Amino acid sequence: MSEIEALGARALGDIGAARSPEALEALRVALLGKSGEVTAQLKSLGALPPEARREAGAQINRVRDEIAAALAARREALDALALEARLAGERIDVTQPGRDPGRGGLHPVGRTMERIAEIFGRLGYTLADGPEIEDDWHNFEALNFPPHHPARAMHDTFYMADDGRADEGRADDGRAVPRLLRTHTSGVQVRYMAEHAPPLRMIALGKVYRSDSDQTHTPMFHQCEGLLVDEHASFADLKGTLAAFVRAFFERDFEMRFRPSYFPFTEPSAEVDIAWQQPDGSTRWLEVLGCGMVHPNVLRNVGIDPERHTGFAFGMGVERLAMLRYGVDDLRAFFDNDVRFLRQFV
Ligand code: 2U9
Repeated sequence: MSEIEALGARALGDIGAARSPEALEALRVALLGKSGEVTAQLKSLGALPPEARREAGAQINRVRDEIAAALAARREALDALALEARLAGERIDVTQPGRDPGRGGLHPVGRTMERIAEIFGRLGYTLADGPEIEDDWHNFEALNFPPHHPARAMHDTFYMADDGRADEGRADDGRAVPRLLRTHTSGVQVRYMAEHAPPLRMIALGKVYRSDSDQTHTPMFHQCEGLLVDEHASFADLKGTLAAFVRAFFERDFEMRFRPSYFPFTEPSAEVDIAWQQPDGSTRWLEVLGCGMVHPNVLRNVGIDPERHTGFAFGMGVERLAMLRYGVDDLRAFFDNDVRFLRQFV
């Protein structure tokens, strides 16, 4: 076997054994490259006599062509293998069931607010909205709070920075008025009455803030307040309305009790208790809401003549109602946002 035939045989063996495009390329350079072995053979032809040169030249060219063909064939085979491996690696099973991302749900407090709004909606009440950052007039003054009522004190109400710059509002006469986080939603009723003439019935639902924090109080909680103003609205209408609400909300009939109470914005005022059946069979009076006839001063403050119109109003804590309805005994569970707790309401 001539030298070139031996080189050809070895080259074809190496090419067949190449495992990667990189190894194959290295072989191509080593054999057919500028300083490759086959190229060196071609270069050495010049030293041969003409007869021998033709014979050897033809042989080298044949071997070179064989090597080139083998390189091309091996490359094709390696490419096919690589494609097969990729397809196997990227295969997806389109028949597999989809992954469930898990559905969210309403927070129990939000769910309770929707329930309250729905019940009063059926009773003809419009849902109204207002700002959570209020001014002193809408939160206290219009509602007949005397100047030194404890609710107005710094330790009960969150006032905004009082540095005369960012957070102070201006009254119509240019006076600076303090801004605060509303302590009840009553400002919404004040605005509503300023814009709507009686007869009217509306509820306000939303967040309120008090500087108060213990097992049964959080600095933020949710309230629902309702208001009806008409020519002959009476305490009897109020009792009937609240009885209808309690019955619809709890889906049960309760014995109810109206206890005299005091609020600056209502006169007379009452707290409403329901007779709650205990697990041990005994009954306990549970306070569920407050109410009263709108104070004549409040009506006058929004331009309604208390000699012609009367109104009733009521207020309730949403978390408190949610706790009773769902049997939750710690108010803070609503704000921990532990999904194991929240999931129970979805
Ligand atoms: C206007 C006139 C009257 C709203 C009322 C209550 C009684 C009441 C409390 C219940 C539990 C607040 O969330 S709570 O702490 N509310 O007892 N609220 S009457 O009376 C109004 C409101 C606005 C213009």
